[in-house]
Amino acid sequence: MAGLDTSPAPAPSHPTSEGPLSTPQVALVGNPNTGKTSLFNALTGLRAKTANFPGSTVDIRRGRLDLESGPAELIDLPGLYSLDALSPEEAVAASVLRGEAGTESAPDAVLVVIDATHIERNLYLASEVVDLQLPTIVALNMIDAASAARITIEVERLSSHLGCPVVAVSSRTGSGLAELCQAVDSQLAAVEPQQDHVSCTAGCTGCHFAARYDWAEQVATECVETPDGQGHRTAAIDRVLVNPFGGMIAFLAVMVGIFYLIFSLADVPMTMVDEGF
Ligand SMILES: Nc1nc2c(ncn2[C@@H]2O[C@H](COP(=O)(O)OP(=O)(O)OP(=O)(O)O)[C@@H](O)[C@H]2O)c(=O)[nH]1
Ligand SMILES: [Mg+2]
Repeated sequence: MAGLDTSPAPAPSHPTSEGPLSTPQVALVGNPNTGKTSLFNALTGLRAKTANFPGSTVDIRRGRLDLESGPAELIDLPGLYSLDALSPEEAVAASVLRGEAGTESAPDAVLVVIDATHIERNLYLASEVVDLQLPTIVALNMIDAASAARITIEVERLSSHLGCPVVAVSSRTGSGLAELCQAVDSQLAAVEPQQDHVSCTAGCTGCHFAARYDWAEQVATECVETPDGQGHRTAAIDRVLVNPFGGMIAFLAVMVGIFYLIFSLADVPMTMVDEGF
């Protein structure tokens, strides 16, 4: 499992894309703010900066991941929403995955980090990565937050939809990390190429963007159960606020509240000044 040693890795035992003697590379990829760097820190023992906002990682970071069969190199990448990258940071991550980053070849395995509390919106990128046909493992991170929100996830079912192993983990509590390392080890040792991602081929309607979104929605509906009330409540608030009429009323109410506060609070020091002179 995780080790604290960051010294150069000894000769690995995995066959890799660069031959049997080079250290296998495992890339951490996922939407922004899904906990990639937190997972990187938990698995390598390093202390890279994490933050509760998207875009906190803007460059590539590497650390040593000790697996049962030998050491591997874990690569933390900036977050991205899609492989059709727009920002320079996203482009860096996408090019590493495609093996187009300078002299580097594609990683030997990809660890896709999904936020367990927002599975549907994370599935678009996950399906794109799976389609790269690299050995892939999905880490369902923040499972502690999902449990606290009483979100139930059918991990096995999700795994069969994605066509790769899915492991529920929490980089905060450390749960599932040992299992995740075993899954990475097995994928690195696998001779068979990644299973084709059948869900986005036959039967897809519309362009491939729409097909992926349709697929993500269908998989999330099948595999994720949110408690009654919670999702509904925020959805109901969203519906009111994004409605042109409801949104305008809410906006005016907030502005009136602010003006009222400004004048009522300002009245206190103004009265004090008046009384002072
Ligand atoms: N509850 C909980 N929070 C987590 C977990 N992992 C990460 N977080 C929190 O999620 C936030 C984002 O974590 P990061 O590790 O910076 O996420 P990232 O994916 O590297 O973000 P970018 O580099 O911006 O793409 C931080 O506030 C973390 O503390 C987890 O397993 N459980
Ligand atoms: Mg990061």
